[in-house]
Amino acid sequence: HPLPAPVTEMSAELWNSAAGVLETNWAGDHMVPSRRLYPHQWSWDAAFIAVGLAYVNPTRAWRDLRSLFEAQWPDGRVPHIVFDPAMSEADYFPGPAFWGVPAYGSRPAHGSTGIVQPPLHAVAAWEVYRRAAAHGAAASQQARAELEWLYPRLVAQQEYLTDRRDLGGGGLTAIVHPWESGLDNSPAWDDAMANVPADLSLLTVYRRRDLAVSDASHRPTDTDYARYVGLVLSYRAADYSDTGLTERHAFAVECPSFNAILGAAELSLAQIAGVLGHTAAAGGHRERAQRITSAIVSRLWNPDTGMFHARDVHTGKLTPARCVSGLMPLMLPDLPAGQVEGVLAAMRSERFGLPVTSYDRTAADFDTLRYWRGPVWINVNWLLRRGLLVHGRRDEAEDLRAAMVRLVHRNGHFEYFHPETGEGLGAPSFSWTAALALDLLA
Ligand code: 9WN
Repeated sequence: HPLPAPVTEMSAELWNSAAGVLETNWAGDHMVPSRRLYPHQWSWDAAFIAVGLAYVNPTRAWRDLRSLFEAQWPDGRVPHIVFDPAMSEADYFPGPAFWGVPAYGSRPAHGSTGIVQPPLHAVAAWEVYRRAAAHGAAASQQARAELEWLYPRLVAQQEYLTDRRDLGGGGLTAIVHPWESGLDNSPAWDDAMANVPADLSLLTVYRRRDLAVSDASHRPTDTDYARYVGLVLSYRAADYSDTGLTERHAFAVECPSFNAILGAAELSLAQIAGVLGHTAAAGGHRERAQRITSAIVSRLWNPDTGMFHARDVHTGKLTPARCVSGLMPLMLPDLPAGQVEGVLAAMRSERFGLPVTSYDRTAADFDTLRYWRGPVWINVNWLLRRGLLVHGRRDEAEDLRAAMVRLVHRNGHFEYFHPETGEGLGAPSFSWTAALALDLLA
């Protein structure tokens, strides 16, 4: 499937290298984010990846989403990692034995984690469906059948998050582990994490695998990892039950990015319900999207910074950190004009730049290397571009698109990028960077 016109040398090169990454990272029935660092299937990665596969291999896009949802729990949660039984416990930490999750769904050999990631899959499924007609009649038929299969599962995912995980009681999902945000060591969690015990002796029992395959200065610290491990042990202790969780678990936070994606998912579900003929259900999804948008505005907006901030469920306080997650509600079409203007002003300010950084460039602890504490990530910029388009900012959306394409063309399909030099950081041949490059070129 060649790149649609107009084709320049640069765009053809990028298109081919991106398609090549997705070829290399295909593992038979799912895509890995990267061969060395992340050798299993990740939840929100699968959504970004499907958006790119929609152009070059829609059958694999559907297969990848199916593999993920075949591991869905009976309570509706979609695990953040589905483990590949062909890998060993030593290939990734924390592996399946550490999580100790009983095998659910129709893929009993595949263990999973007990936490979730942002529910972007309805958005992805709708994108793959929209592009199916370009691949012919058989692909359109397949797309409809796949939507039929996915729809009730996507709804169950939303219900789990909006019902079991509304720990703050205000209509938003609370994450109970930083990994659930997908923005692992973001400064957005610093305040809430300060109240999580950091037992460094845990790291003598459990060894970090990430440090064997990547640079320590680019990764979360040992103190972060001690807390990450402690939080898993705490959630695991009651078999990942959400009942009474706030009282017995040290970390519960309402993230603006996670909840913006939750709201965007309801709008894609409305589209999907529409094509499947569930007209009344479509209206319900639109109403839920509006309710989520209102709750984000009333609970997470800070008029002083003109941005959204993560809210700690235990203390009720908003974090002062200005992070990329605080811009993400721009994805929501019903966001009131005042909030749209605020987020746009923050994006245009020297705090974020183009493409936007993961954290405020002017903050004293801005870190050009360390993961979600400064570097540029393509996936969140891709979501922000959608937000610009939703609000009719076509020129700015185009500037952001061009900046992302330039960055990836010059530096490669890396996991993240140095905000000043553009150097590729983290894993090379990273699936979502490649997948989203395809969408940015198409
Ligand atoms: C933990 C796979 C995942 C992404 C996350 C990213 C990173 C894992 C890790 O990699 O997290 O889930 O080991 O650091 O932060 O967004 O889904 O690509």
